Amino acid sequence: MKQYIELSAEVQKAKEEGKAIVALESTIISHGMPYPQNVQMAREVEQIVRDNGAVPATIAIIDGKIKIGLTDEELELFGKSKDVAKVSRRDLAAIVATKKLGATTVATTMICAEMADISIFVTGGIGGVHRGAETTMDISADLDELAQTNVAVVCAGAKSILDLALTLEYLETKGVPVIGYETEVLPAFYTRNSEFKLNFSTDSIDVIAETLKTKWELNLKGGAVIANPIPEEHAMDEDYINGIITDAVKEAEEKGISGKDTTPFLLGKIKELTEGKSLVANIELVKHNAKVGSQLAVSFNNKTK
Ligand code: PSU
Ligand code: MN
Repeated sequence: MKQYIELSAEVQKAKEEGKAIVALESTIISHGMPYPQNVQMAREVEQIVRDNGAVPATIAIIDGKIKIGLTDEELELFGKSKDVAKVSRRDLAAIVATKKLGATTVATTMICAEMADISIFVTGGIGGVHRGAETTMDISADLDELAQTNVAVVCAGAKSILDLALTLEYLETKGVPVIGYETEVLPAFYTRNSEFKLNFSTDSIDVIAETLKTKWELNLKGGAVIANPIPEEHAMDEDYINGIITDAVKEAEEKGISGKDTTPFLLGKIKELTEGKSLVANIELVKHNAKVGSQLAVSFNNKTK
């Protein structure tokens, strides 16, 4: 397996020094946000990770290699290029074998992080069960990855482009812990609240780190969702954003958008309908996740090294 994996100099050094490392995904850069905001977000997030005592490892596929940690030029490439595949579990081998440029989704970033022995991963939001999945069967591969791969994902919950009730049901069936950090309910990405109460919440990063350590020492395979609400000052008005999401979902249906194109289409549409306000919220919540996720990575690293 090692022949396919390439650590950046910064990540290699962090490994040698036993420092905490935080995995970051690249689909959020290539397919989740427009240029140049995407590259600026990626750089700022990496800096936040460093400022909080950990080392960032943005993951992507380049020229037949799984890169764990990107250079600044590579971040720019993934933000700018129109020729980047969105790589989920099913696509990974083909994109590596054919030496294409690939941006990793939450699912694939988890796979690659585990290969590189990185346990904590920060992103914006996870994929989930889409609205209407009872007929389309559109359920993100992120959920099955969370069931089988030992990486914790720090995110701001899931967007209500998804069916949050079904997403939580699915995670429960698959045995994936959803841990609320400073929240009793599942946050809904652009907003702090939803009607869904979580069954484990804590205000302590140390307790989350201890829980992850215990889970994996018990050989309970699979990841965990660490649900970290968007900061109050950046949260969007619930009725406003939910109205927009409903319109965006309707347009996706009318246009017959399906499969891997659905999530990028909806994100772009929501940005357009909010005149960019959703993008600002999205960037702020990722930055907050980077701070919390780095603190978690440091705490977890101190317990396990
Ligand atoms: N949610 C976001 N931004 C994103 C994604 C989700 O707010 O960029 C990306 C992540 O990479 C996630 C993927 O893994 O979309 C889910 O895609 P799908 O629904 O096709 O599984
Ligand atoms: Mn899907």
